[in-house]
Amino acid sequence: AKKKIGLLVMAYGTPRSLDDVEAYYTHIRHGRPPEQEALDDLIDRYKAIGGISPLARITDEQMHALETRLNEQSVDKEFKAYLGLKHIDPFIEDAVAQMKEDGIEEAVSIVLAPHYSTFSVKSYNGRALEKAKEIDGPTIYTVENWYKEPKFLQFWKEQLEDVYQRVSREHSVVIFSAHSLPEKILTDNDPYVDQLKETARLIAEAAKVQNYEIGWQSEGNTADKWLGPDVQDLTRTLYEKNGYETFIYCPVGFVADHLEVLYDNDIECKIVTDDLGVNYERPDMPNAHPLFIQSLADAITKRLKIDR
Ligand code: FEC
Repeated sequence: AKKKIGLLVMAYGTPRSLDDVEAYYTHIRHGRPPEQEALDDLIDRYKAIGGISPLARITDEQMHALETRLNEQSVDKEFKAYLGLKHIDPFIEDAVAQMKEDGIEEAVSIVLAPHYSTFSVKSYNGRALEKAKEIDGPTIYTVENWYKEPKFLQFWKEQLEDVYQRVSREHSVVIFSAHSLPEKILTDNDPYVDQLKETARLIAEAAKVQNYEIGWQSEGNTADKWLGPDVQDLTRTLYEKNGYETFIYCPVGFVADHLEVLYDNDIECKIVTDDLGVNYERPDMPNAHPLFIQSLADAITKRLKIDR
């Protein structure tokens, strides 16, 4: 029989309805309830993208597609997927407990975010490992990053090549971005910034991008100083400096259509490009695209070859 392997797929999570927003936001804020004004502001942003984020549906699709792909290609293992979310149920800990209940002894975990940071991948994997230790649960092999997976880079290369069918390379600029983080991560030798830069360089080379920049987006509502430049400010600066006709936003630190892309790029950046009278382009996100799913399957297959 094939060896059963738990496939722990971890993602950010999103409120299922507007009624869930307060609890979700409180969890993101480490248990501190948001001020009414901040809560209303967040609810308004969800309303602006159609009332609720498509993220929950897309995360499910990604997970099922990944499980299917891994099972199609494996001769000796049977993968069983478990969803573990950071900020809403089913939480990461629930998924680990469920694996144990199902008799899973070995598991591999992957976070649906390409770059490693203490704020993201480390905290997801840390929670999973801690829970496993606490309940004497499965051994979990963690994937720490997968931004250099060839098929992931190829996905974005192809997206850009599509855009360049319509848009001049010379008169456009690509803004590669990821979620901003408090600048204090830099003091811990966090690789996050370098990993985004490398992602941008590799995609730009592959797609023969003439002009590109790195930007940060979706920064939190806290007193910290956050990594910049912010993508909106960057758009203005680049326009003033170089007069580009088209701005192509590639939020490569994210993998799905969700609030941070549908609002922060498609509404907020678009306000700026409209104001400047230039074109806005935002290629489709990976979602459950076969190339993207294959890149995750490849990262997992490689990880399982190391320890097992
Ligand atoms: O519902 C949706 O469609 C949106 C989902 C969503 C994703 C996402 C990804 C990342 N975040 C990261 C870090 C932070 C830090 C703070 C923070 C705050 C928020 C808020 C919402 C939110 N994030 Fe998020 N993030 C998503 C949603 N995030 C809502 C709260 C309102 C706001 O500030 O805008 C600041 C927390 C604090 O106050 O201390 C830090 C990182 C990612 C990308 C990696 C990943 O997906 O895990 C990093 C999707």
